[in-house]
Amino acid sequence: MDPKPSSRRELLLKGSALAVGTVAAGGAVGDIALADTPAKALPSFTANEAPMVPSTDATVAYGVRSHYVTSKRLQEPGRAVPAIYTDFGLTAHVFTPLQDSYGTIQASSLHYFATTKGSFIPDIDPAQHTLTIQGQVERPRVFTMADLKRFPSVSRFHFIECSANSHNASHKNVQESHGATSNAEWTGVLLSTLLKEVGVKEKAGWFIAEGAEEIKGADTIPLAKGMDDVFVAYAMNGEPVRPHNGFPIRLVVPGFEGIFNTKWLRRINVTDEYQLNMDDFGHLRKDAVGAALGYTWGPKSVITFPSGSQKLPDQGWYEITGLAWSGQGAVSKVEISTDGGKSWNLADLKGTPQRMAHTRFGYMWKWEGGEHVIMSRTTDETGSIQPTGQQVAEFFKEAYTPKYTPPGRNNSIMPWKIASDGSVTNGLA
Ligand SMILES: Nc1nc2c(c(=O)[nH]1)N[C@H]1C(S)=C(S)[C@@H](COP(=O)(O)O)O[C@H]1N2
Ligand SMILES: [Mo]
Repeated sequence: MDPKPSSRRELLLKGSALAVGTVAAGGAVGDIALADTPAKALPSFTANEAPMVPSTDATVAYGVRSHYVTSKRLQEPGRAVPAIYTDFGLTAHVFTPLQDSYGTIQASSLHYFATTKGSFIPDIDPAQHTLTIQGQVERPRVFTMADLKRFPSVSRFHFIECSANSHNASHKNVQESHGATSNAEWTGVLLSTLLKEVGVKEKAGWFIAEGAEEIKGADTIPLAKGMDDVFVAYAMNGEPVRPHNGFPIRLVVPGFEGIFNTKWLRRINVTDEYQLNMDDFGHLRKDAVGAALGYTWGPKSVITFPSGSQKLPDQGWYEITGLAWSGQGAVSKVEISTDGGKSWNLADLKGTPQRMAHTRFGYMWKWEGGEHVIMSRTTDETGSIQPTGQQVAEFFKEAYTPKYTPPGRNNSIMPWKIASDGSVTNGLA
């Protein structure tokens, strides 16, 4: 049964009834009873005697979150932190706490980050930093940060997702299974604007973006993508890009695997031929066709509530919510199953889905106890539908087990299991 839209009115009715205290605990209006918990007596309000948040330079000048809010990024499960580098290791994959996220933007302080191509987070002085564009161009040029900011800017919402974001039966929660993707509002200058400045030669077909710290190799990207929607970002969520995410400039390559979004960008070399790519596992892809297969994320989604390690406190109504995205364009539809994929219901999309960006979805569901396997499935604007793990394995002609990790980007459906006591665990386990 789809509880929308009449139930929405009932929810509102129920809410206002509760506010004036006329509905008995557990009472129902229509077929929806949100109040499965006892109604509380109305408090009496006096002058605020709560302890105060100290107004120091630290809390006022830049701001702090409440000390009651403690969610944090975590090192990828199963990876040891090499002692040599205290900032999460030589190759860092640091996952964002998606289980605590709201809306579509990750706070910059919680945006996942990955260093695969280098070994440290460079501390770059923006006044000294430049971007060089050279190679198959008419007028090679060195741009300062000030130069870049004189061009017309774009501000766009995009997700970045590492190929290490590959869920399997071993993950306890959504941070471990899906925490290597985040969504932010990025501001910068289109690469096409800069390429027009330098004049691309006719035989050019590719470009290679290089970060300041890179020791393991850059990536070759088709020039057509560079002329389309790639941009050089200097800001993230309304302030300069953070050091871990590429300060002072990074490339944003919408929809492509994370590794192409070169951080600490210092050089773009326009070439007439494909050179090579490295993936997150250190493999070099020497041929252009193989590389092309590795570029774009397909449609993907995950339920963030209720998800692994969480617990439904009581029977009753809940909003099943999560994130959906696609590297191929905007999300057009998200469906939810509460019976292990036998039947599917349309979820609400919150706001207007942006292209190659996370979209929040929600679906009101009454848990009446019992065991359930819940899952979400995205369709994007190209008509691609998020596959099951089984389908991904078939595509790669490999055997499927719940521990299966595909050779490419894993965009398969993620099941969560709700036990009869309300506790939630990995549905692949
Ligand atoms: N220069 C440079 N750029 C880089 C990397 C790197 O190690 N060095 N890591 C890449 C990888 S593997 C990913 S998944 C994304 C992660 O972007 P984020 O750290 O902002 O989340 O950055 C990419 N850009
Ligand atoms: Mo990555």
